[in-house]
Order: sequence, then structure tokens, then C-alpha cells
Amino acid sequence: MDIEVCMPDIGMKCAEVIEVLVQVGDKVIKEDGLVSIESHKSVLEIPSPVSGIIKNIYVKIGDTISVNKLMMIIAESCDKNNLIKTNKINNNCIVNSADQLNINNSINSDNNYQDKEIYASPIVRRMARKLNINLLDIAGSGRKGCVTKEDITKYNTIHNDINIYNTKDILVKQDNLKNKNDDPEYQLLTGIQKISGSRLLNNWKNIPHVTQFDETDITELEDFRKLYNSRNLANKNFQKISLLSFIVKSVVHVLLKYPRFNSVLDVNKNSIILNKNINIGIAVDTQDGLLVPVLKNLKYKNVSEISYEIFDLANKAKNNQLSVLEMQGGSFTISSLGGIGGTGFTPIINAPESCILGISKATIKPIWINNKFRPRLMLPFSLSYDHRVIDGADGARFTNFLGLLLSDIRTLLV
Ligand code: CAO
Repeated sequence: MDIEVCMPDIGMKCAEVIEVLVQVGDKVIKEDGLVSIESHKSVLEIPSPVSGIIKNIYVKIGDTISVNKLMMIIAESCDKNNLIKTNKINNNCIVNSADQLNINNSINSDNNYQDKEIYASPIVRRMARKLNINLLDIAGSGRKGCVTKEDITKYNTIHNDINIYNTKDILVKQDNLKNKNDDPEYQLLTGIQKISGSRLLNNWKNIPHVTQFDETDITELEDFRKLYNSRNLANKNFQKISLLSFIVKSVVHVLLKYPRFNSVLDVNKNSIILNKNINIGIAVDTQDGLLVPVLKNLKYKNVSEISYEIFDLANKAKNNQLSVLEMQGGSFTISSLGGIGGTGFTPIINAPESCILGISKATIKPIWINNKFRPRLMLPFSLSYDHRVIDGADGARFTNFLGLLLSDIRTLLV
């Protein structure tokens, strides 16, 4: 039996066709998307009322159609099993009709993008979610910048094919050496890992990173810190001051001298916005993944206060007690792996910030001083910066000055 599919009443007199999702001869199952139309700055998908074969299409992209206008004729079919199979082959993003119903509902629940006026049909949004793609990263090629299925496929091929290839390849290799007990174990990513993973990927892809490596002599700083901590041990309320708090205090000093390192690049306005507050995020390693609580208004805080705050926020992070507010508002980030190890690494910038400082493990090294090798405690550190904001020469000036402050903390006072 032939079924006429007409434009439903969606509360508007007429709407524009953004995408025609099927062709004559296509097999569809009930609830499959047929046409995407523009409605109140969002995209709505008209689902198929029956399973069958598309017989005629009377609309095309760009048409303005009014309520009750005939859009398609579908020859209804009863052989649903066959249709479901065909659909699986033709489009590996459509798995079954129940999933398809979810797609149609997603237009209302997908708040992430609604404010930003992204044009994409529910099926495209679902594809993007499944592939962990942020629609904001894609310039839609469809009408009115609508993101199409092809845009998603193309983006995914360019950005993620290495990932897909590697996984398959590893599994095939493992299959050849098969020993039943050695079947791979799948560990699901935690929520934090999923969110931070996609942010890290975007930041790595979109920001031209340069990493400047340096090291500085912290022998005297550590002598002073240990002495200060040991002198105060008897005091019950005393919170020992950490090496990291001196690093934070020194970075604040450097940022006051070189404010561009405490800025945000506004690409749309071709400007660099210099932050007036110095708020430093500290990367904290937790059981569920990386969290970055932010130390606020650091211009006015001394080393003890900073040390106490790091201790407090790191504890909260590790016990899953951070509030959203405590993780917002950063203007610069420090990632310290010094307590764990390593001689150097390239930290990834935490956008929209422009820089991130990585701290590695301090070790005793022979340093040539006054015609003699002397054992000195050397701290390696690395500064990754957005090369659109910072020049290489300035990057080296930053690390020089930071090194100077840490090697002689009296400089912090002048
Ligand atoms: N070199 C050598 N030793 C160091 C050091 C350094 N740079 N930094 C710390 N240490 C040693 C010190 O001996 C310290 O003990 P004392 O202060 O008593 O001497 C000990 O390590 C413990 O330090 P800590 O790391 O627990 O404390 P912290 O204040 O230095 O750091 C925090 C706190 C939150 C940064 C840390 O717990 C943490 O989570 N680090 C990991 C961050 C991370 O994962 N970054 C990677 C992000 S990219 O994936």
C-alpha cells in the first residue's frame, strides 16, 4: 500500500528543507529520518510513519514547505526483518528502530549545542556523540551551514582513522598468537577521562604548541624549605610548605612581569585578552583521572597560604569533593610530576589559557661552579605555550626569569 508523507504541523506555517535523508528506492524502517527541516533555529527530522521503500520524493534542499504539503510516497512493506538487515549494511550508524526513536527525541535533550545555533539533524548529532566529535569543531557543508552525515564521516576519517586502524590492527595481531587466557581486557573510560580526553585532543589539535625546556638550581630553596618545615613541626596547626607552593609563587611573579603568559587569545576579534587576576590551575592525579582545581587571586597570597590551598584542593580532588566553582576561572596551569619522576615532558595547554608549566623531578647533578663540579639539586621544568600568542624569545625569557627566582628566592622580595 502506498503511504503519503506530508509536512506535519510543527507550530510554524512553513519551514525550509535542510537535508533530504533518503533517495527513491531506499528501504526505510518506521521512524527512520526522511527529511530535516529548519524549525525555530534548530533542525527537526521528519520520521517515516511506516517501513517500506521510497517511491517518490517531492521536496528538495532549500524548498520552503507548508503544513500538509506532500513530501514523499512510501510503498509500505511487511518484511521488517529484511529491512532492518539492509539498514545495518547501508548505514552502520543506524542499529535498530528503538535507537532511531531515541534519535528523534534527542532534538530536545541535546542542550550542549542548542545555544550555539548549530544546524544538524538528530541523526547527525547522535553520530557525533557516538564518535565523540564536538559539532562545534565542524564547518557544516550543508544548507545554512548544516552539519551533514558526510561532514561527520569526513571529519572522523581525517582525525580518528589512526585510532581505529590501531585498535583493529592490535586485535588482528593478537588473534594470530591466540591463547584463550590472553584475551584482551576492556576497561571503560571514566567520565572524567572521557571529558578530559576529548578536551586534550581538541587542545592538542587546535593550538600550535611550543615547549621550552629548562632547569634551575633549587639547592638553597630546598635547604630553606626543609629547615622552615622542621622548625615548625612542633606546631600542631602547622601545614608544611611544599616545593610546588614556591613554584606557584614564583610563577605569579613572572606573570606580573610578562602578562601575555596570563592571557586568552580571541581569534574572532584578532586580540589577546590579558587577565588581570592570576588564577593558577593545578593538575591533580585522582583515581578517576586528571582534575584541575584553581587557586584564585594569587597576587595577594603568600607561600604558606598557597601551600595550604594546594593541599586542601588536591585533597578535595582526590576525594571527589571539588565544586564546579573550584575548577573554573583558571588563567594559567601547572602540572607537577615532580613527586613521581621523569626528566621532562610536554604538557598540553588547557584552553582557553595560553600556557602551561610542567614540573619534573629534581635530582642532584654535578654543576660546574668556580672551576669545580659541585653537587646541586636541579629542577627540570618545561613551558608549553601557544605560539600564536607567545614568541620563542619571550618563552625563553619566561623560563630564564622563573629559573632565576627559584634559584634565589630572595628575588621574590624585590
Ligand atoms: N622534584 C623532586 N621531588 C619532588 C618534587 C620535584 N619537583 N615535587 C615534589 N617532590 C617530592 C617531595 O619530596 C615531596 O615531599 P616533601 O615536600 O615532604 O619533601 C613529595 O614529592 C610529595 O610531593 P607531592 O607531589 O605529594 O606534593 P606536591 O605538592 O608536590 O604535589 C600534586 C601535589 C597535587 C600536584 C600531586 O599530588 C599530583 O597530583 N601530581 C600529579 C599531577 C599530574 O598528574 N600531572 C600530569 C598532568 S598531564 O596528564
